Amino acid sequence: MESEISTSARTRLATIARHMSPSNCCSTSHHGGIRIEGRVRDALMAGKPVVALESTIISHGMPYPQNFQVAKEVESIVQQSGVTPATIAIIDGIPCIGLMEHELEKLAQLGPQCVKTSRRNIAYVMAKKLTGATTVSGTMFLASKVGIHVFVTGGIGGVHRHGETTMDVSADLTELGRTAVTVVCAGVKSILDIPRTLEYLETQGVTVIGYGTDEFPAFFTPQSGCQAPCRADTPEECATIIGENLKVGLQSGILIGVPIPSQDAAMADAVESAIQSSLMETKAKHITGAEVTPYILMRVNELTGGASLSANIALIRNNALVGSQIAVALADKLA
Ligand code: PSU
Ligand code: MN
Repeated sequence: MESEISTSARTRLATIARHMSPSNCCSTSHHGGIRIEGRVRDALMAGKPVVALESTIISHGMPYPQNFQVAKEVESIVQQSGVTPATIAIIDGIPCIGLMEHELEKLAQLGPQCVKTSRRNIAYVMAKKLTGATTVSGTMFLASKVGIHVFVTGGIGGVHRHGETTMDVSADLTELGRTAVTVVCAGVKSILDIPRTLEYLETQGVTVIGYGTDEFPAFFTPQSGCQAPCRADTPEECATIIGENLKVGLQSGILIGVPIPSQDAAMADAVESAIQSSLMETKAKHITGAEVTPYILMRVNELTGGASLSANIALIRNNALVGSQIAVALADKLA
């Protein structure tokens, strides 16, 4: 069984290697129109652990300059865990796996002027040579193209409240259904309809795991009132599940919900009431579609005097740590 995993890992690495120009050894290279930073490419080819990071969280999820600081800090947490970080974005039309510091800063400064890029507009952003910050769905797609199995973020999109009539269901959920990447997150915000989000993930065939908990976490709080369908308590357990997913070739994703550390969840009540007020504002102001999530994130931060931002940053740090441990355990398994 172990050797079947190794074979698939070797095939993947060989495929990537074939697409890489030997003249680009030790520097950035290109693979099917995708730019892979040298350190990321070297790690992938050596079968060393790599963690993908998204960029919408930087451009649309947090204000400048905290977003730039957090982006760098998360990369360094991953690095200190012995894992190569690969922040993913589209820079001037080129999908990039791993960014230079000045590119991270550009995304952070541009903020919402970057194009929020999910699967639906990857080709458009490339064709128009735009700069796109990739969402969970866009990042998963690009990560899978280069053989990255683990991706860390804060929270994912879901079924919006009243989604049964608006049909506002995040493309993150369908991507999880069709792309074999594991997303490590703090669950789904209560701005969304959490029970329907879990139903939809079931329909999509996504393996949903509570990390050290029986409950699916709700981003700012460890509790959502919803059972997580599966539970894993250690990075090794998660890595075993990921290994089986790859081995049997499910070609669908895994969602690991890591509860926010309890000391950081203290402001939960204030955050919850801010969520309620900003939800009402989106209705009054007729804010819809892709603009809903960024608007609510911004308003909740204003209304809580920055407390939601601190909690957000704390949970991303924690996810980076857990995700890196999972990536290390997985690399051992695939070796
Ligand atoms: N949830 C958060 N923070 C975020 C996002 C979601 O708590 O930054 C971002 C992610 O990039 C996610 C995207 O993939 O919003 C989902 O947007 P939508 O609901 O439009 O699909
Ligand atoms: Mn939407």
